[in-house]
Amino acid sequence: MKETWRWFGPPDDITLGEIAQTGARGIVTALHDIPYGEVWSREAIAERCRAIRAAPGGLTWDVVESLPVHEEIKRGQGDLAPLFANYRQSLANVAAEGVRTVCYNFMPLLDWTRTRLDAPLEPGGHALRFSEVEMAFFECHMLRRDTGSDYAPAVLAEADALAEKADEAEQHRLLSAIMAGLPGAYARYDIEGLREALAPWQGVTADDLRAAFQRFLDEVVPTAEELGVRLCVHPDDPPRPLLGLPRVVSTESDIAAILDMRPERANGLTLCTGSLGAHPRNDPPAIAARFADRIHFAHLRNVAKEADGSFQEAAHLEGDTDMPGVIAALLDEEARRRETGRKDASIPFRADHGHALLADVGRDTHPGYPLIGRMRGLAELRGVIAGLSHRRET
Ligand code: CS2
Ligand code: MN
Repeated sequence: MKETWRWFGPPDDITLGEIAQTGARGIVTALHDIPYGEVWSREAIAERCRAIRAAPGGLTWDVVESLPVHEEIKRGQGDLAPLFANYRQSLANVAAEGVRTVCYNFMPLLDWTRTRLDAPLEPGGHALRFSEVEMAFFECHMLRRDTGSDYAPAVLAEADALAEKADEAEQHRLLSAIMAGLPGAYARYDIEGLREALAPWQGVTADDLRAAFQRFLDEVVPTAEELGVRLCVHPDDPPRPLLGLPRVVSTESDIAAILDMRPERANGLTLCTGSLGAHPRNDPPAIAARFADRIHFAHLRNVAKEADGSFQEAAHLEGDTDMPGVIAALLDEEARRRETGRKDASIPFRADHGHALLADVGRDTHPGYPLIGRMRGLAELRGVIAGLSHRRET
């Protein structure tokens, strides 16, 4: 398995020099400043490759995360031909510069969503957290969406109680936490802006979203296959509908349906154990084993689930996901790939998120992406991989 590290490009407070010291050698990045839907030019990609290669430690750009899918494609409305053509062109351009693994997601409007970015950890440091009650409060009281039966009655009652005491500062904190997961610099909303952004999604069902997904795959997968590019969809985080927006990459059967939409290997999966693991019925090691030959990239992260649907990001080897079980499934797959001479025998993975620990606290890094916490995660995962690999060889 190839160790990679997500770098948010030159504005990232964490430098390539620091990344090299973690031991990771593969860089995961994106051209975050290019608006969604526009072509990533060859020159801009080449420049990013040069910056990565110029750093110490022999780093290479291994994975694009993400090549974003425009909202209109997800909504499946309007004349989408130019957007599909641009997506294909960007794929051709990244392939021409030697980057062949491309992650994306198909979540409407939002990306990963949390309600707290600094949930305190007992020994110090902090973690990202999703509280079902805070989300219900946000949805029902701040956004004033009629959520019907999206929440359990007990959760709604607690959300009502929270509404009694949440002052303006608390509401602001919650909105900022929820917006923090939006990628890139473009989509940051206040409550009014969020209402407006949600409006065109009114009435769009999970079946509509699936139909739009099928169309997207039909338009881009044959080109990706020809270019030798491995597309890999990132699961929904959290794996359930939010704010009335449908989500269709949440469960094992969702993934099976998407991988069946196109048989080409270029139609693949980013195995994100943290996203999938937050669902009460997903079993990440079983999912890893079932879809192993289509996993092109792995995000390894753990969550501790709570009875009401809340969860908190846990240290990589703690929490509810059997991480050694997931890694064993990936190592089995790599062995199979080596036997059949597949070129992609080494699966790139990264520690996806980490706790903010020690000198991370107070440093201006992306929420969930501190240096030391992720390095702890990577080191723990590296240990599991080394231990399991050794056992196989002896
Ligand atoms: C990432 C996702 O930060 C994260 O949790 O795993 O934001 C991921 O980059 C996107 O969903 C992929 O498009
Ligand atoms: Mn992830």
